[in-house]
Amino acid sequence: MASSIAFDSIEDAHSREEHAEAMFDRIWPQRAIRRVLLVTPPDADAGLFRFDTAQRGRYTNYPPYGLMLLAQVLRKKGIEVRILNLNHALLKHSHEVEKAEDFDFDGTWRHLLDAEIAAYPPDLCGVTCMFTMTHASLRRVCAAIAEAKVPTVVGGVHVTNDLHRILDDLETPCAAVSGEAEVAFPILIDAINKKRPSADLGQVVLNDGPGRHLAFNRDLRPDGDDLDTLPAYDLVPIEEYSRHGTIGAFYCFKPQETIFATALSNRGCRAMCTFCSVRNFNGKGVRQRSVSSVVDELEYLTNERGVTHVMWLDDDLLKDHGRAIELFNEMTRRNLNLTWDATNGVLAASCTDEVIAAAAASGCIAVNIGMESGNREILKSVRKPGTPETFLEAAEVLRRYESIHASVFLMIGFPGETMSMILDTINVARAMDLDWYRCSQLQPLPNTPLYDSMVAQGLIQAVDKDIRFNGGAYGKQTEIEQGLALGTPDFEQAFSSIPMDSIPTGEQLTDIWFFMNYHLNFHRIFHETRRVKIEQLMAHLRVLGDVISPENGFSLYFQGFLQYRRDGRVDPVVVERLQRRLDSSPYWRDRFHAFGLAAEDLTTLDFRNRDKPRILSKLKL
Ligand code: B12
Ligand code: SF4
Repeated sequence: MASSIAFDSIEDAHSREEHAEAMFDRIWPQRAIRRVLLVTPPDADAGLFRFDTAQRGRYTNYPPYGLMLLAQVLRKKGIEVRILNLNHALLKHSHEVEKAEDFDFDGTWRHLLDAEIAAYPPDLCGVTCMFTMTHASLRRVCAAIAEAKVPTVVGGVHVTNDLHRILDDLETPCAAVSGEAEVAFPILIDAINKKRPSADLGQVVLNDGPGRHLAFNRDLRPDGDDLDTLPAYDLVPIEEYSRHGTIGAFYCFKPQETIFATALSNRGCRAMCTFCSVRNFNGKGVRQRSVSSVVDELEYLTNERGVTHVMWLDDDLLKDHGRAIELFNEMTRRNLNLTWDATNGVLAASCTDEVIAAAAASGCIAVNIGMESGNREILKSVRKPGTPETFLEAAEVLRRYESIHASVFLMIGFPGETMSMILDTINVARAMDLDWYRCSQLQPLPNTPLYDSMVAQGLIQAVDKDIRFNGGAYGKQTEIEQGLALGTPDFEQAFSSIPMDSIPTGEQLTDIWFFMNYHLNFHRIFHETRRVKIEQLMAHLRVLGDVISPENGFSLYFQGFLQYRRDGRVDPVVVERLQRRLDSSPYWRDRFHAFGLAAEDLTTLDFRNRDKPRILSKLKL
């Protein structure tokens, strides 16, 4: 990257601006951008995409919220805008064809993109990219646009994380915009159209060839009225999205035909956890959108588009308790026919009785709480706001609101985290006694303090291309459960031999993850007696067994158990499915043995291992 730094360091602002003007003259001799096409690439590439998973509706399918915001601000400037979401188009197409052989991943998106460019045709394409996993797909889409001779600008979280390297790797885009771009992107277009001097540019790097990058670093993050932009919903068939994929983590609690949407009320987060990229992306603190503008958006979605459930995209939805209560009360006052969830997580310290009461009244059906660890030392070292006491207090409040399904984010594998520290997490989580725990293994994200310090200490190597995350439909854990990748062969032996004062290896962390998932989520079900919670768990396990992970033996076993608890009998189809799963999978047979479970339990109705799972006798929990 040395060459780009040299070019970047043109200290003389005047010559940088002159250079920008020359570049604009060369790329757009007319200096007139009238039509913009905004594009979302497919989330993954053909190699990772599984047709059957898409047909089950398992892949996520989010409306392109960021692009809808950009479309709106560009239209205010008189620019015509269209949005082409190739990810959605592919998922939709997977429901239109019957067989995997008839589904052509690359051919489909390529045809749609070429056709749209030919029919429109745009003066500029804006391509978004949120995840490193999408990098290869971004590169292909940019190359296809370049073949059609349309100049491209890229933006989004992934692009922001490593702007110069990404521009060098992609080669074709003429610019990258970093961070939130509602102000920066229209200024770039104004500058190209000679309506503003290039001195006004900010958050932009112009790409004049490999390593020849011109950076304009002015901070143009939106604030105040800029945050009240209503996304250009008219450009997106929002009604179709939840039909072809999932939005949020709690769709299991809504009827299948529910129309979902997302909404964003705050930017940024008050905390600064070292593993999180929010502060680097959104800056310090929280910028709030006006309550009336947020509720106007929700009202439009429910009244005009038939949306009945919304997932908040916020990183710190409950920042400022007064505002959060005002927001929820206004939703209640306007009597919106709407439920909502906070998949992205809320801070435990904000789960006070007053806030949660207002949330429940306004339609909240589920929240995730960010906890990560139950060990004080770890919490302090990663700067996670909260202590075991804060988490226990939040849990006490949430347990009082049974209609809200409360789950908790946990993470293992922090630097220096020993097995006994992980057991602290398990014990605090157990004492919280909430509805579900979403455990994950630490995967340091570029553009975070933790990543930088782990690279500096030699604990990890800096990544130079795409990272594939462990979680989610494209993640590695899903592959293990499907039997596409190997798990530890003798789980019980492997797990119970990890010394308490040792720092577990990557492989051991996978076993610990598995243990936590069983122990905190599934085993707990044996003791659940509340009717509302039994229904919630049944809905959750039904989706886990039918959509997310049909291969997961635990979800089948506990679906059966919950049927027994609710109806006094178990559906023989569930028993049969479980038996087939165990017969065909050494992986699941080994795990069932380790936890003392068997398919026969569902026919004998003798749940022998209900009080203490076999494997726990070896641990002092
Ligand atoms: C919704 C969401 C998801 C959804 C998917 C969203 C989607 N496809 O649209 C799901 C659930 C799938 C998801 C999954 C994950 N997510 Co996520 N997610 C979010 C979340 C909460 C909201 C995104 C959003 O819509 N923001 C609002 C819009 C307005 O912002 P935006 O899209 O970034 O757009 C703005 C700018 O980026 C820019 N821009 C965007 N595109 C373009 C294009 C051009 C041309 C220009 C000029 C500008 C521009 O302008 C827009 C307006 O300001 C963010 C956090 C956040 N609040 O942003 C995390 C976030 C993006 N996710 C994150 C993470 C870590 C994950 C997971 C790894 C979590 C996990 N452990 O499994 C997985 C990864 C999945 C994978 N595929 O690899 C991280 C960052 C990841 C990274 N690349 O470094 C974030 C930032 C959260 C965090 N706490 O750190 N996520
Ligand atoms: S509380 Fe959540 S969003 Fe905020 S910095 Fe920590 S991990 Fe990121």
